[in-house]
Amino acid sequence: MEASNRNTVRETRIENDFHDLNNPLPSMQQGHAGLFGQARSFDVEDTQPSKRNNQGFCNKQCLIGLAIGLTIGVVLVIVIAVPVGVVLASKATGTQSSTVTTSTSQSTSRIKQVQNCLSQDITRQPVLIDTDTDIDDLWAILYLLNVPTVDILAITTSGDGYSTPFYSTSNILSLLGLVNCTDGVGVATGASLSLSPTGWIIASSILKGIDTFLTSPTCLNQSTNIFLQPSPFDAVELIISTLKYSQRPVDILCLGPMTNIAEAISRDRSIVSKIGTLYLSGGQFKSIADYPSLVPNPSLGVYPYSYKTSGSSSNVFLDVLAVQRVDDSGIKNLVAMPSGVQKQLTANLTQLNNKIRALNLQLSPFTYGLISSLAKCTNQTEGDIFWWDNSAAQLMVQMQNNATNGFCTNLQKVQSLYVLSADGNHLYGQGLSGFDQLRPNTQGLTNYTICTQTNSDLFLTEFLTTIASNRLDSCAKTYQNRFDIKLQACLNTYGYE
Ligand SMILES: [Ca+2]
Repeated sequence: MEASNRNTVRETRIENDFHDLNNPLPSMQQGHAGLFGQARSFDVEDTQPSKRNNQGFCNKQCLIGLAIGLTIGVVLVIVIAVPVGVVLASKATGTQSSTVTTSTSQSTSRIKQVQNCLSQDITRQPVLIDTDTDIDDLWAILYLLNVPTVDILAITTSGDGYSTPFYSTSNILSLLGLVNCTDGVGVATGASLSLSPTGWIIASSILKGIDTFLTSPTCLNQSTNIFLQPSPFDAVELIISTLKYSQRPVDILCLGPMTNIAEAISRDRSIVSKIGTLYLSGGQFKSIADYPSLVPNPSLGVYPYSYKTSGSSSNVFLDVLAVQRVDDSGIKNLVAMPSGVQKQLTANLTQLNNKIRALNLQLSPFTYGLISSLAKCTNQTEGDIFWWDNSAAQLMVQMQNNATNGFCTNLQKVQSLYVLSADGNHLYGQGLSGFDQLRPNTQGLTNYTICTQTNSDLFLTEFLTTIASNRLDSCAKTYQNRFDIKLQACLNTYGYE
């Protein structure tokens, strides 16, 4: 529209020009017309008669004059316009920089407002638990609920490990209800599919025993609180928001496949700097010198796998790609309670009963059943059961408190990677370490601190004493003050990003 109006004005002026030529005016008016014509000449170049008429009359002196004028003009442009341009450009850059600074400071200020609104208890170590809701996960959670130095901000679940997706959140809520921790800890549902499905399926007979462990009449036969609700956040969303708005760096305890954590990091990499230490239950850190061969042999493996490769860690094998992403994300501190070392801690019922008696502990029938019935309820032999995930939880507490008398009697620093090559077949999912001597130029290695030696007596004493205390420190919050519920309210007040 604007261009069209301009054309109309221009056409009108051209018409006037021809009208003037055809109708000579009195001298005063001619003079006026000449001024008008000069002014018009800048607007209507194509119709300016003076230039056309004068072109053929510019002699040598005229051309020299024009050249001098042009040179002076160019020099003036350089002398005046360039510095002005530099100043303007500098001002523009300064404005952009100022805008970015303002935006960053507004964002920082908003995060502070949300943090103040949350009024987190920063005297205790904030912890996020990510779990696949196997029975040993319930042991670990029960233990941590009673550790006074830990503040469990939330529990997130994955359904691609040792429980079906349908039961993964439901059974955590049931446990919380059964131990009277109904309000203080939010439970958010996460991934139900591995990022790197291998085709290996956990035996349904075992999963069934785990899924119905709490309620089955042939197992613990408990009546659960069916009115407990999961968190309004999903697992990945809650991991991101918890890390973002916690005043202190948060430790993550991963008790299942790392799918949720890998997804959270992929979605918002800024959270990596807010992770204090990530503790993994499981992992395999076998020296490459101990493998008979690392030469791929395609004839040995069948993909997709109908079995877990021998010796590999379940939590890793179930989602090797998730572990690789987390390992290589830049998290400063990674600690593992390797699956091989967990096998030093047999869940021996005789030892368990003797220890309870020696410590003169009073465990509720539910608590005792919870920690002693796994073999019976899943048709396994007692020798197949170990203190898997609760040993990772205890290692976390030992390291958080720099305890010198903990059950883990030796820590070792290693560099590791996991074989992801589909051509690796039998080596797929195997965890390798010991590269410094044999393959010194291997890239992408991850620094881990691992526990290599344990004292089962110290372990059991700490575990049983803690769960018998029934302190439930992390449960002592009202529903409205629960971290995820309050976080949602604070974000509603101060805005989402
Ligand atoms: Ca687990």
